[in-house]
Amino acid sequence: MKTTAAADKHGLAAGERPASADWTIDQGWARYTPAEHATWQTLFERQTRLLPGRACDEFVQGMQDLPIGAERIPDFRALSDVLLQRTGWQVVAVPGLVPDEVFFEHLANRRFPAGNFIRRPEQLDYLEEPDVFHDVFGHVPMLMNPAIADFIQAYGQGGLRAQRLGHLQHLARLYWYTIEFGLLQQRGELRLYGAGIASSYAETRFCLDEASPNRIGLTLERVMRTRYRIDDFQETYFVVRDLDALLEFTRIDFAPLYERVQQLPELQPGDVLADDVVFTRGSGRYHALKSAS
Ligand code: HBI
Ligand code: FE
Repeated sequence: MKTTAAADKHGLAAGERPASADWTIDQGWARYTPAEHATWQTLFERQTRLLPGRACDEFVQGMQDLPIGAERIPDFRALSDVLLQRTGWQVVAVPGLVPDEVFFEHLANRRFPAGNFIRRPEQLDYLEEPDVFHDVFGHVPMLMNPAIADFIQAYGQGGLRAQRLGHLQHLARLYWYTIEFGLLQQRGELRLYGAGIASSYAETRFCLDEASPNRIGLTLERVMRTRYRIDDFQETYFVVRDLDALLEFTRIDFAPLYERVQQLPELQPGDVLADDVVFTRGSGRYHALKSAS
Protein backbone atom coordinates (compact mmCIF):
# COMPACT_ATOMS: atom_id res chain seq x y z
CA MET A 1 0.00 0.00 0.00
CA LYS A 2 1.25 3.45 -0.90
CA THR A 3 1.54 5.82 2.01
CA THR A 4 0.85 9.47 1.41
CA ALA A 5 1.09 12.49 3.67
CA ALA A 6 -2.37 13.14 5.01
CA ALA A 7 -3.24 16.41 6.64
CA ASP A 8 -5.47 14.71 9.21
CA LYS A 9 -2.72 12.44 10.52
CA HIS A 10 0.00 12.99 13.10
CA GLY A 11 3.57 11.94 12.43
CA LEU A 12 5.44 11.46 9.15
CA ALA A 13 4.93 8.53 6.82
CA ALA A 14 8.05 6.37 6.27
CA GLY A 15 10.62 8.16 4.16
CA GLU A 16 8.72 11.44 4.24
CA ARG A 17 10.86 14.56 4.59
CA PRO A 18 10.29 17.11 7.35
CA ALA A 19 8.88 20.44 6.22
CA SER A 20 11.50 22.45 8.13
CA ALA A 21 15.24 22.07 8.73
CA ASP A 22 14.81 21.78 12.50
CA TRP A 23 12.15 19.10 12.02
CA THR A 24 9.50 21.02 13.96
CA ILE A 25 5.90 20.81 12.88
CA ASP A 26 2.62 22.14 14.12
CA GLN A 27 1.32 20.03 17.00
CA GLY A 28 -2.04 19.91 15.25
CA TRP A 29 -3.83 19.92 18.57
CA ALA A 30 -7.30 20.46 17.05
CA ARG A 31 -6.84 17.31 14.95
CA TYR A 32 -6.59 14.87 17.86
CA THR A 33 -9.58 12.56 17.75
CA PRO A 34 -11.75 11.64 20.77
CA ALA A 35 -10.16 8.17 20.61
CA GLU A 36 -6.65 9.71 20.87
CA HIS A 37 -7.64 11.85 23.86
CA ALA A 38 -9.13 8.69 25.39
CA THR A 39 -5.81 6.84 24.99
CA TRP A 40 -4.08 9.71 26.80
CA GLN A 41 -6.67 9.50 29.57
CA THR A 42 -6.19 5.76 30.01
CA LEU A 43 -2.40 6.17 30.25
CA PHE A 44 -2.64 9.26 32.47
CA GLU A 45 -5.01 7.71 35.00
CA ARG A 46 -3.13 4.44 35.24
CA GLN A 47 0.18 6.23 35.79
CA THR A 48 -1.20 8.83 38.19
CA ARG A 49 -2.45 6.09 40.51
CA LEU A 50 0.95 4.44 40.55
CA LEU A 51 3.30 7.40 41.02
CA PRO A 52 2.57 8.63 44.57
CA GLY A 53 5.38 7.28 46.76
CA ARG A 54 7.36 6.24 43.68
CA ALA A 55 8.02 9.43 41.68
CA CYS A 56 10.29 12.02 43.30
CA ASP A 57 8.79 15.17 44.82
CA GLU A 58 10.14 17.31 41.96
CA PHE A 59 8.24 15.24 39.40
CA VAL A 60 4.98 15.45 41.34
CA GLN A 61 5.40 19.20 41.87
CA GLY A 62 6.20 19.82 38.20
CA MET A 63 3.13 17.87 37.14
CA GLN A 64 0.97 19.85 39.55
CA ASP A 65 2.21 23.22 38.29
CA LEU A 66 1.67 22.43 34.59
CA PRO A 67 -1.52 22.36 32.51
CA ILE A 68 -1.39 18.57 32.21
CA GLY A 69 -4.60 16.73 33.05
CA ALA A 70 -6.43 13.48 32.44
CA GLU A 71 -9.03 14.62 29.96
CA ARG A 72 -7.04 15.81 26.98
CA ILE A 73 -3.64 15.56 25.34
CA PRO A 74 -1.91 18.77 26.49
CA ASP A 75 -1.48 21.72 24.15
CA PHE A 76 2.28 22.42 23.76
CA ARG A 77 1.69 26.19 23.65
CA ALA A 78 0.05 26.12 27.08
CA LEU A 79 2.91 23.99 28.44
CA SER A 80 5.50 26.37 26.99
CA ASP A 81 3.79 29.42 28.54
CA VAL A 82 4.34 27.95 32.00
CA LEU A 83 7.76 26.41 31.34
CA LEU A 84 9.17 29.59 29.78
CA GLN A 85 8.39 31.50 32.94
CA ARG A 86 9.75 28.84 35.27
CA THR A 87 12.94 27.61 33.59
CA GLY A 88 13.07 29.17 30.11
CA TRP A 89 12.15 25.92 28.32
CA GLN A 90 9.63 25.38 25.52
CA VAL A 91 8.02 22.28 24.06
CA VAL A 92 8.10 22.02 20.26
CA ALA A 93 6.35 19.37 18.17
CA VAL A 94 8.27 16.85 16.04
CA PRO A 95 6.98 13.82 14.13
CA GLY A 96 8.99 11.29 16.19
CA LEU A 97 12.69 10.54 16.54
CA VAL A 98 14.80 13.24 14.94
CA PRO A 99 18.49 13.01 13.94
CA ASP A 100 20.95 13.38 16.82
CA GLU A 101 22.30 16.80 15.70
CA VAL A 102 18.77 18.17 15.39
CA PHE A 103 17.87 16.83 18.84
CA PHE A 104 20.98 18.33 20.45
CA GLU A 105 20.50 21.69 18.74
CA HIS A 106 16.99 21.96 20.20
CA LEU A 107 18.08 20.98 23.71
CA ALA A 108 21.05 23.37 23.62
CA ASN A 109 18.47 26.12 23.02
CA ARG A 110 16.06 24.94 25.71
CA ARG A 111 13.51 23.57 23.28
CA PHE A 112 12.25 20.09 24.09
CA PRO A 113 11.21 18.20 20.93
CA ALA A 114 8.10 16.19 21.73
CA GLY A 115 6.40 13.67 19.46
CA ASN A 116 2.94 14.94 18.57
CA PHE A 117 1.40 11.52 17.91
CA ILE A 118 0.01 9.15 20.50
CA ARG A 119 0.48 5.38 20.57
CA ARG A 120 -2.33 3.17 19.32
CA PRO A 121 -4.51 1.40 21.92
CA GLU A 122 -2.82 -1.93 21.17
CA GLN A 123 0.60 -0.39 22.00
CA LEU A 124 -0.30 0.92 25.47
CA ASP A 125 2.65 -0.79 27.13
CA TYR A 126 5.39 -0.66 24.57
CA LEU A 127 6.43 1.39 21.58
CA GLU A 128 9.81 2.24 20.14
CA GLU A 129 9.41 5.89 19.21
CA PRO A 130 8.81 8.55 21.81
CA ASP A 131 5.17 9.64 21.59
CA VAL A 132 3.35 12.52 23.26
CA PHE A 133 2.70 10.49 26.41
CA HIS A 134 6.37 9.62 26.93
CA ASP A 135 7.61 13.10 26.06
CA VAL A 136 5.00 15.20 27.84
CA PHE A 137 4.02 13.05 30.80
CA GLY A 138 7.53 11.66 31.31
CA HIS A 139 9.89 14.53 30.47
CA VAL A 140 8.06 17.83 30.74
CA PRO A 141 7.36 17.82 34.53
CA MET A 142 11.10 17.44 35.19
CA LEU A 143 11.86 20.44 32.94
CA MET A 144 10.17 22.56 35.62
CA ASN A 145 13.13 21.75 37.87
CA PRO A 146 16.08 24.19 37.54
CA ALA A 147 18.77 21.51 37.92
CA ILE A 148 17.24 19.25 35.26
CA ALA A 149 16.58 22.26 33.04
CA ASP A 150 20.30 23.10 33.05
CA PHE A 151 21.44 19.48 32.84
CA ILE A 152 19.43 18.75 29.69
CA GLN A 153 20.58 21.97 28.02
CA ALA A 154 24.18 20.98 28.83
CA TYR A 155 23.49 17.54 27.35
CA GLY A 156 22.46 19.24 24.09
CA GLN A 157 25.66 21.32 24.07
CA GLY A 158 27.75 18.32 25.13
CA GLY A 159 26.10 16.13 22.49
CA LEU A 160 27.33 18.32 19.67
CA ARG A 161 30.84 18.24 21.17
CA ALA A 162 30.78 14.49 21.89
CA GLN A 163 29.85 13.89 18.24
CA ARG A 164 32.88 15.86 17.08
CA LEU A 165 35.10 13.95 19.52
CA GLY A 166 33.68 10.58 18.46
CA HIS A 167 32.31 9.78 21.93
CA LEU A 168 28.58 10.14 21.49
CA GLN A 169 27.87 6.64 22.72
CA HIS A 170 29.54 7.44 26.05
CA LEU A 171 27.51 10.59 26.56
CA ALA A 172 24.29 8.91 25.39
CA ARG A 173 24.70 6.34 28.19
CA LEU A 174 24.70 9.13 30.75
CA TYR A 175 21.43 10.50 29.33
CA TRP A 176 19.93 7.03 29.30
CA TYR A 177 20.80 6.16 32.89
CA THR A 178 19.73 9.59 34.24
CA ILE A 179 17.11 11.47 32.21
CA GLU A 180 15.45 8.30 30.94
CA PHE A 181 15.97 5.69 33.67
CA GLY A 182 17.34 7.50 36.70
CA LEU A 183 16.52 6.90 40.38
CA LEU A 184 17.34 9.19 43.29
CA GLN A 185 17.37 9.10 47.05
CA GLN A 186 14.64 10.93 48.92
CA ARG A 187 13.94 10.68 52.65
CA GLY A 188 15.75 7.36 52.94
CA GLU A 189 13.93 5.77 50.00
CA LEU A 190 14.54 5.36 46.29
CA ARG A 191 12.30 7.34 43.94
CA LEU A 192 12.20 7.61 40.17
CA TYR A 193 12.89 10.72 38.12
CA GLY A 194 13.64 9.18 34.69
CA ALA A 195 11.06 9.78 31.97
CA GLY A 196 11.34 6.30 30.48
CA ILE A 197 10.25 4.93 33.84
CA ALA A 198 7.68 7.61 34.72
CA SER A 199 5.85 7.03 31.43
CA SER A 200 5.81 3.23 31.79
CA TYR A 201 3.39 1.41 34.08
CA ALA A 202 5.32 -1.84 34.06
CA GLU A 203 8.79 -0.33 34.46
CA THR A 204 7.70 1.95 37.31
CA ARG A 205 6.87 -1.17 39.28
CA PHE A 206 9.83 -3.19 38.04
CA CYS A 207 12.51 -0.63 38.86
CA LEU A 208 11.34 0.02 42.43
CA ASP A 209 9.28 -2.98 43.59
CA GLU A 210 11.02 -6.01 42.10
CA ALA A 211 14.01 -8.00 43.40
CA SER A 212 15.43 -8.55 39.92
CA PRO A 213 17.32 -5.35 38.98
CA ASN A 214 20.53 -3.94 40.46
CA ARG A 215 20.35 -0.48 41.99
CA ILE A 216 23.80 1.10 42.04
CA GLY A 217 25.23 4.52 42.93
CA LEU A 218 25.89 6.55 39.78
CA THR A 219 29.33 7.81 38.85
CA LEU A 220 30.13 9.31 35.45
CA GLU A 221 32.77 6.79 34.55
CA ARG A 222 30.62 3.82 35.61
CA VAL A 223 27.62 4.77 33.46
CA MET A 224 29.72 5.81 30.47
CA ARG A 225 31.18 2.30 30.42
CA THR A 226 27.86 0.51 30.70
CA ARG A 227 25.78 -0.75 27.78
CA TYR A 228 22.03 -0.46 28.07
CA ARG A 229 18.91 -2.24 26.87
CA ILE A 230 16.55 -0.47 24.56
CA ASP A 231 14.08 -3.30 24.12
CA ASP A 232 13.26 -4.29 27.69
CA PHE A 233 13.47 -3.24 31.34
CA GLN A 234 16.93 -2.20 32.50
CA GLU A 235 19.03 -4.75 34.38
CA THR A 236 20.62 -1.98 36.41
CA TYR A 237 19.26 1.39 37.57
CA PHE A 238 21.70 4.06 38.73
CA VAL A 239 20.96 6.15 41.79
CA VAL A 240 21.93 9.79 42.39
CA ARG A 241 21.98 11.57 45.75
CA ASP A 242 19.66 14.27 44.43
CA LEU A 243 19.08 16.31 41.26
CA ASP A 244 21.82 18.77 42.12
CA ALA A 245 24.29 15.91 41.64
CA LEU A 246 23.37 16.11 37.93
CA LEU A 247 23.93 19.85 37.90
CA GLU A 248 27.46 19.26 39.22
CA PHE A 249 28.23 17.17 36.12
CA THR A 250 27.64 20.20 33.89
CA ARG A 251 30.75 21.87 35.41
CA ILE A 252 33.07 19.00 34.47
CA ASP A 253 35.02 18.77 31.21
CA PHE A 254 34.09 15.38 29.79
CA ALA A 255 36.89 15.19 27.18
CA PRO A 256 39.53 13.66 29.51
CA LEU A 257 36.88 11.36 30.93
CA TYR A 258 36.00 10.06 27.46
CA GLU A 259 39.65 9.22 26.89
CA ARG A 260 39.85 7.29 30.16
CA VAL A 261 36.60 5.42 29.58
CA GLN A 262 37.80 4.45 26.11
CA GLN A 263 40.74 2.56 27.68
CA LEU A 264 38.53 0.57 30.08
CA PRO A 265 36.52 -2.54 29.25
CA GLU A 266 32.90 -1.97 28.35
CA LEU A 267 30.46 -3.25 30.97
CA GLN A 268 27.36 -5.34 30.33
CA PRO A 269 23.98 -4.07 31.55
CA GLY A 270 23.81 -6.49 34.51
CA ASP A 271 27.45 -6.29 35.70
CA VAL A 272 28.19 -5.43 39.34
CA LEU A 273 31.74 -4.32 40.21
CA ALA A 274 33.64 -4.75 43.47
CA ASP A 275 33.84 -0.98 43.98
CA ASP A 276 30.19 -0.22 43.13
CA VAL A 277 28.04 1.42 45.77
CA VAL A 278 25.30 -1.19 45.78
CA PHE A 279 21.85 -0.21 47.04
CA THR A 280 20.37 -3.51 45.86
CA ARG A 281 22.14 -6.46 44.36
CA GLY A 282 19.47 -7.75 41.97
CA SER A 283 18.56 -11.42 41.58
CA GLY A 284 18.71 -10.99 37.81
CA ARG A 285 15.78 -13.37 37.64
CA TYR A 286 13.65 -11.43 35.18
CA HIS A 287 16.28 -11.28 32.43
CA ALA A 288 17.61 -14.78 33.15
CA LEU A 289 14.14 -16.24 32.61
CA LYS A 290 13.74 -14.28 29.39
CA SER A 291 17.01 -15.40 27.87
CA ALA A 292 16.28 -19.03 28.87
CA SER A 293 12.98 -19.08 27.02
N1 HBI B 1 14.65 12.52 18.94
N2 HBI B 1 12.48 13.21 19.26
C1 HBI B 1 13.61 12.66 19.74
N3 HBI B 1 13.64 12.27 21.05
C2 HBI B 1 14.76 11.71 21.58
O1 HBI B 1 14.78 11.36 22.78
C3 HBI B 1 15.88 11.53 20.75
C4 HBI B 1 15.80 11.97 19.41
N4 HBI B 1 16.86 11.82 18.60
C5 HBI B 1 18.10 11.26 19.07
C6 HBI B 1 18.07 10.81 20.47
N5 HBI B 1 17.04 10.98 21.23
C7 HBI B 1 19.22 10.10 21.12
O2 HBI B 1 19.65 9.08 20.26
C8 HBI B 1 20.35 11.04 21.55
O3 HBI B 1 20.08 11.45 22.88
C9 HBI B 1 21.69 10.37 21.52
FE1 FE C 1 12.74 10.23 26.38
